[in-house]
Amino acid sequence: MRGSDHMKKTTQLPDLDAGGAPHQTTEDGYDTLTTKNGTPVSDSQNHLKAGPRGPMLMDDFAFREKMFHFDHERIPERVVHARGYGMKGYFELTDSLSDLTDAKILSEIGKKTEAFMRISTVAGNKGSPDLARDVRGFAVKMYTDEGNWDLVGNNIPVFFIQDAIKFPDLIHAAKPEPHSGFPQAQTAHDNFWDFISLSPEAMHMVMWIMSDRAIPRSLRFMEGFGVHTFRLIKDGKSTFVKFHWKPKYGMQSVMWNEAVKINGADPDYHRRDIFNSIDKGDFPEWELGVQIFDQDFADNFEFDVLDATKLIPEEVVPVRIIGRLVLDKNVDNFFAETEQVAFCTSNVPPGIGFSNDPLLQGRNFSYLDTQLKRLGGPNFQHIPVNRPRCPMHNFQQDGHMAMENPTTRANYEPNSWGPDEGGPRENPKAGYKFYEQPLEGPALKIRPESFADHYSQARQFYISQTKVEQMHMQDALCFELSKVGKVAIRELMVAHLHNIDDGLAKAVAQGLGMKLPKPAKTAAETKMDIAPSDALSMLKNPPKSFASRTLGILVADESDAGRVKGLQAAMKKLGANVAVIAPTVGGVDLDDGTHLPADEQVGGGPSVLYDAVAVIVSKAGGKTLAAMPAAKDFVSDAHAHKKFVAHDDGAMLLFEAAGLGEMMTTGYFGVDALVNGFADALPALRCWDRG
Ligand code: HDE
Repeated sequence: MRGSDHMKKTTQLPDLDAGGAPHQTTEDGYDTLTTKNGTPVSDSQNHLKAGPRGPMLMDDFAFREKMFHFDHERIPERVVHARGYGMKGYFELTDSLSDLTDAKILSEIGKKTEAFMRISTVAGNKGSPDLARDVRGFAVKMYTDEGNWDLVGNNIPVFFIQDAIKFPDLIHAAKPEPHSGFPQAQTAHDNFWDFISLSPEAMHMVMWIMSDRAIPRSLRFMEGFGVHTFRLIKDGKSTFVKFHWKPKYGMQSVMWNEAVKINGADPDYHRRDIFNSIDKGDFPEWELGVQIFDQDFADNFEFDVLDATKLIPEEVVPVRIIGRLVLDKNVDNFFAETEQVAFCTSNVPPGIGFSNDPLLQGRNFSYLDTQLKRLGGPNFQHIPVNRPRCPMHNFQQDGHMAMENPTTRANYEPNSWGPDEGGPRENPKAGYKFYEQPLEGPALKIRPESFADHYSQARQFYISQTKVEQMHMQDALCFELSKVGKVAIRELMVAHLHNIDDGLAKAVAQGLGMKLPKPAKTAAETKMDIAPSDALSMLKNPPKSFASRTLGILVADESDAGRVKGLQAAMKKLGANVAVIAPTVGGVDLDDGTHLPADEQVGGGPSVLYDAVAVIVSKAGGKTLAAMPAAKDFVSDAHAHKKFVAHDDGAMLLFEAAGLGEMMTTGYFGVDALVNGFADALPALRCWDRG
């Protein structure tokens, strides 16, 4: 390892297909199967035996290697956020923050930076259903020219706890109960609500997870938040910042009754949706927004900006849009990328820094630590999905699965070798510089006084919601607390709600069949006159179009071809999708003799999977469907879930069989308005005023 021929600073993983003569292909043109050692395999259907019915011979190295590898296929799943889905794309800056930060990714307008995103649920295991009521992880890795920037956020802007030391307790309480091992991917159990009822700091977050934000219709239709206050640093000067992701297609959630059914009909609903939309070129996209504020604002704001159970309303500090994230590629391999991606909150480029938020401080330790266990060693940055795209040079070496070791003569510093053999050196000019925060004070295990108000922003969230959204929250609380066996836990929870809003507490007490308890003791006075913030409500900020949503059209043989095609054309104009649902997956013959293939048979394509529905059938078709329970569920669910419904006359037989005849008042579009009137109504997504 001496001499000037070692100019390269790192060794590289060889290209797996490079070098060596290619193996012969099989007679029918396939690559030859080999062991990992490269030895061609002649038979992978039978192991080597002593005689046709004899015992196994250990000589069969190909068998042993195949089984050995299989036995070690699993790595530990993430302790939280185990179920996730990854996508690739880029971040593009549209407005420069070069006056506030040294970070190049936030300075050069038009610059595109490669990005990887993983969205996840928190509580469930890797195989749990997508539509669990839960927070969604919203983790973005941006491979900047100055090292990876991991913005590891959630779809909710606040968190349950104020100090990282509580995280293991929170997660233990939320996960399946240790004695029984269930429930899976559910907070509706005693241990969770026991912990929450004894942690008043969680009340603001409780409002969010009991809202429809916790059951998104699509991962593409939800906001993301960096949650903590971070710093932007420019020439040693710091400004505070909170990061927001705004979805291009607006926000949309499902109803709880839909979530329950979707989990059965398609437990992979969210990942299928995002995979399919990228696959067909309808790329998920978010705008990156920032709330920027200075120390003076922080000192005067009515809550502590270091407290992750609080947010800054957009009405107080507006969100400035500075860029966009476009996901235009699915992963090539789920395990290699989505499973092995390792996010670390401590991954920040020069110009972005941390605040003293006690949750963020703890996270900066935890994420690096967890990767060691999950990925089996300290070289997880060598895995392609984690590898910085900019050059990296350092003296770290060896360890499990080292792919890139220093190849210079010196593997230490200081050293007296020249640039070719002496390896890298610190760079005081370009290197990361921490904000020089003045620090003093006694070492204390203490929660600051300024973190003590646990109810005011919970109230703000609740009173900012529409009546419909408030009702959904009441229902969610009744559902969750009804699954709690210990009555004292229910009572304490309702006592907390009593501090947030009288009406909420009364509705939940009534729903649980209990007396309204006195309000729980508070550590600080609740600001009962806190102003609502409209930005917190999804229904007050509806999407502007039906684009990227899906219309489910239920058909049968002899359906009117003109109407079906009219609807298909109208959806195309709206940028929406169509799914055809038929009595069998073989499809139907329309009245003009053309054959219409089906996407789903009616039992496999319940209306909960679609954003609006149409039933286009002849009288005979209506009669056929009226005899099918799944078809009756299709329309009665669409009705109960307040979806817009287009239909022709033949469909009336089905509606009547489902008991809907008299109830078809709002949101139904008969033959006259079947295409245009219907298409105009769809952007509203649901007719909430249907009784
Ligand atoms: Fe995490 N969190 N977290 N978290 N978190 C993990 O890291 C942790 C918190 C978030 O798709 C773990 O690689 C602590 C807040 C996301 O791979 C672990 C605390 C927010 C993901 C961990 C928090 C998050 C994780 C598990 C309290 C939103 C998935 C596996 C101080 C701002 C990332 C892993 C992915 C994952 C620790 C709280 C978001 C154990 C100690 C607040 C999106 O390290």
